[in-house]
Amino acid sequence: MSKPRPATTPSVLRAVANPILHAGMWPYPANSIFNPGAALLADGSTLLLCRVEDRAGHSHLTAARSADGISTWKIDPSPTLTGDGTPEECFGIEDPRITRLDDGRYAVCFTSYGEAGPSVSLAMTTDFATFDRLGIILPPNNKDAALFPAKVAGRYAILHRPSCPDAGGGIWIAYSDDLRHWGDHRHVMSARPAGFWDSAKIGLAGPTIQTNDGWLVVYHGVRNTAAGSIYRVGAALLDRNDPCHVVARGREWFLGPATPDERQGDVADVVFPCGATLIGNELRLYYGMADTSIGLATVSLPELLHWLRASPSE
Ligand code: BMA
Repeated sequence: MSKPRPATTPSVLRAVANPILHAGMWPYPANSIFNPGAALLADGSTLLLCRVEDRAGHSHLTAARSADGISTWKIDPSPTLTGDGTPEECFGIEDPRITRLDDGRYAVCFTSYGEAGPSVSLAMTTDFATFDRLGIILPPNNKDAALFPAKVAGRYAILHRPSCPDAGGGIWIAYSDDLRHWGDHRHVMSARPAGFWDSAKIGLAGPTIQTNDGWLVVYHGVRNTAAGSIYRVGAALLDRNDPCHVVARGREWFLGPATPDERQGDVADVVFPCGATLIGNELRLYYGMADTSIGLATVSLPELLHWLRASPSE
């Protein structure tokens, strides 16, 4: 009889081509390209909705498409989605997270950044050319949101990260019948106590992924150090029937800044995924590198789940 595999922290494999997208490849002037949402399209190609920061310091979103999800990107010649001109988006829009719903529509949650702070907005699309903008669905201070890919007990569900000055940033869940009005708010998970890699704040990386073990949540965690913040990536599993319950949470991070492009840039020591695609058992994480360019790292989904199954719920 073969021995059960030990549940070690899953290993990641970075693309040799990293950074796979950067400002030097952009068809128009840009300061930095980072924190992309990701979607697998019907023809098997990959679409990244990239955060593009201009030299004013404001961001918009631009689509890049690739047949293999690694190379030969076709980038929209001009911004795909921009701030709508309202005071709530006067500093731009950031950090899209794309969920493919089972009716075929893509739900894009993004941060609207205005004078009153960051809030969560939602836009629906089928082609990433035209968007039905539903506006702000969760007011400031709130960000790091993504819809679940399937309804939970008959309702749409969203994970998001309201900020509380006294309690730091934790992940919450809310439900809706119509995508516009959200309620039944529950707290899901908090930043860990001081001393952990995810002690300063946490936030969703990409949308939850439905697995036989429950809803897989890949999240970023921040640690504040004397030299600044370090953004790393870990994972947790939520109960499949009642996702406000955490059934497992990895004690360690599995992706952290290590290469020169991740350690140096506009903001040092940041890996920040906003989306992933699942190709067979390979989870492809697309992430911002030091708020400057985009990298790709893959992790085995069975390995990730094996590790989480052996992790306590805390
Ligand atoms: C977070 C977000 C991200 C950014 C990260 C590191 O709070 O603003 O967009 O990548 O900080 O600067």
